[in-house]
Order: sequence, then structure tokens, then C-alpha cells
Amino acid sequence: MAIRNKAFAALALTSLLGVAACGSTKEDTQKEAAATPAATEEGGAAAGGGEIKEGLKIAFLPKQINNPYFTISDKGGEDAVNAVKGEYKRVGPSDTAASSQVSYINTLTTQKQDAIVISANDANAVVPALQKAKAAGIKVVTYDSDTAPEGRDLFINQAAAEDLGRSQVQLLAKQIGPEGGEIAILSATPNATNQNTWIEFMEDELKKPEYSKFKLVKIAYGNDDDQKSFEETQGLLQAYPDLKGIISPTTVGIAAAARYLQGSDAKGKVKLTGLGTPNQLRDFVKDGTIEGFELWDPGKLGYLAGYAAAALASGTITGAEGEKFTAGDLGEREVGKNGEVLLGPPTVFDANNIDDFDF
Ligand code: RAM
Repeated sequence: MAIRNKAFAALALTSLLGVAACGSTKEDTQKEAAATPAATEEGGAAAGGGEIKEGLKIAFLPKQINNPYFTISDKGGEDAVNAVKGEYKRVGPSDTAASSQVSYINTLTTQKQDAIVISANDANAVVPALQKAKAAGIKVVTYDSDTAPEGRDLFINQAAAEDLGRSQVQLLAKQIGPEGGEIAILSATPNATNQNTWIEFMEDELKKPEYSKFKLVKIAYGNDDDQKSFEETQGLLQAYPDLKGIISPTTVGIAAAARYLQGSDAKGKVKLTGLGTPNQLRDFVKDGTIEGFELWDPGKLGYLAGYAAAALASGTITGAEGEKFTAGDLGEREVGKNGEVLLGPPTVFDANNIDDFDF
């Protein structure tokens, strides 16, 4: 059934749960940091001590540049970089292939950027290039979709992966009702670290007795390509005529699936939830194609990542657990386990609140 790469998922899980992912080097760094009380000046300076430098060159490298989700996230990044008087730049591929970001990383390294902020299409394919960047003194921040820990200094995570995975199953189960039935997942790429981590938690959630009448029949991949996601949705409905619901944990996937369902007899009958932007899905909520879905504010994610990159590149933090930095309007943020900084809980959108949001 599942054609996913288990190794990537396991890697992501290990990293998330903090099981043995940290080598002694990192732990030593963390101990050192804990033993050195950071300067806690109130006001202007970063909470980790020291000033944010001006003129930092901070480059954003999303999974793909033509994805509306990343247009929003990276605008937040640009706002942060402008606020710290840095030089913002944005480059990236238009496809989500595993290695499509490598040449961009190499160019940014040659250009001597101070920091690269990347949402990785693959946990491992980009690591050698990122390690070269790090060796050249460039700080690496992942946001949205992580790399293996050795590829970056910090990961800015949108929300707790476990909550995101479980809550999407809970949303769909509520919409389908106690009779349950066959369900499917329409994901992004087979290698996407973020989607694979969430899917692990979805599968775990489905093992609970309350879902005994639900059966996950297929995980399909639309590769965050609108047309492919549309066709995969059509394929799911043809292959599983009794399908009761689809979870699409990608803004591209859910929008394409909604469009397919809207124009088919399955509209309103096959439930659809997952992760999407309110602006892309508003019409589908209003016409009953979608009851509810969730997401964090992508702009805030990029904004937080921009500030984290500036703090790292200024040397006010190193990425060790317990360090704090100031992230503009988002206030003081702390580095958690495994170099993770959490944005916060997502919002669930439905007909009652969708008009309150504009992103
Ligand atoms: C897509 C991308 C991104 C993911 C969102 C929810 O835009 O796959 O990585 O976080 O969906």
C-alpha cells in the first residue's frame, strides 16, 4: 500500500522525538551554552546577547517558488530581513524534485550569503551542499520542511508535528461520522520531510480503537503540482468508488483535490480536509466542498525564520537548546530540542471563521 520511503520518515520521526538523533558534539555544545549565562539585556539587543548585525545577506530558498504558500511565507521572511536592515533575496526551483535545490544552494554559497533559509524537498539530497555552505561560514535555517539535522543549524517548525498529524485524522473522522469507511491521503512528494512526518502520526492515530471502522487504502503523491494532484484525486475516486474521505496535508494538494471534487458527483459526499490557505479554499468552504481544514500562518513562519537566521548570522545564538532570541512582533523565542523552534498551534478554518482570515 504505502510506497513511501520509510527511511526518510523514520529519520524525521527520530529527529522529532529526539531519540538518539543528537550526537555528543551537539550535546556538548548544549552543555556549554547552558553553562554560559547569556547576556540578558532588556530592550534592543537580541535575548541571546549581542546585537543583530546590519547588512546581513539572508536568502530564502523555498521548496518551489511558484507555490502560493511560499509566496506568503517568504513575504514574512522579507519583512523580518528588512526589519533587521538586511539584504533579502529569494531563489528556488519551480519543481519539487529531490535535488532541484542543490544548484541554488551552491550559487548562494559562491555568493557568500550570511544565511540560507530553506524548506527542503528532501531530507538528505541537499545535505552535502548545505554542509559546504556551513563550512564556508553560512548559517543554515530550515523552515517548513526540515533536512537531516547535520544539514542545518536550526529548524523553524510550524507546529508540533504530532498534533498536526493526529488532528487531520480527527477532523476527517468527525466529518465522515461513526460509520467510517475507506480513506486516502493525497500528499506532496514521496520524500517531503514535513508531510512524511505528519503521515506517520496520521497512521498512528488511525490505530486507535475509535477508528476501527476507518481504513487507509492509499497514499497518493501529487508532488505539489496542481495538475498531478488533480489527476491523483481523480485516480483515487476511480480506484476506490466507496471512498469516504481524503486528507491532503499540502496546500497545493488540497486545493487541487477540492477543485476536482467540486466538479464531480462526489462533492460534499467524499469529505476533504488537510492543510490549506483560507484564501485558496474560501469558495470551497462556502459551497460545501470542504467543511473544515487547518493551517498555521505561513507569513509568521517565514518571519520567525528570518529573525532566527539574523540571530544566527550575528552570532547572538548558535542553535543550542535553551538559547533565546527576539523575533520582532512574535516576541522572544526559545530554541528547543534538536535545534527546533516552534511557531505555535495551527488554526482550524470552517464556514464560521474563514472570513476572518486573509492569507
Ligand atoms: C505545501 C508545501 C509545504 C507545506 C504546505 C502545508 O505548500 O508542501 O511544505 O507545509 O503545503
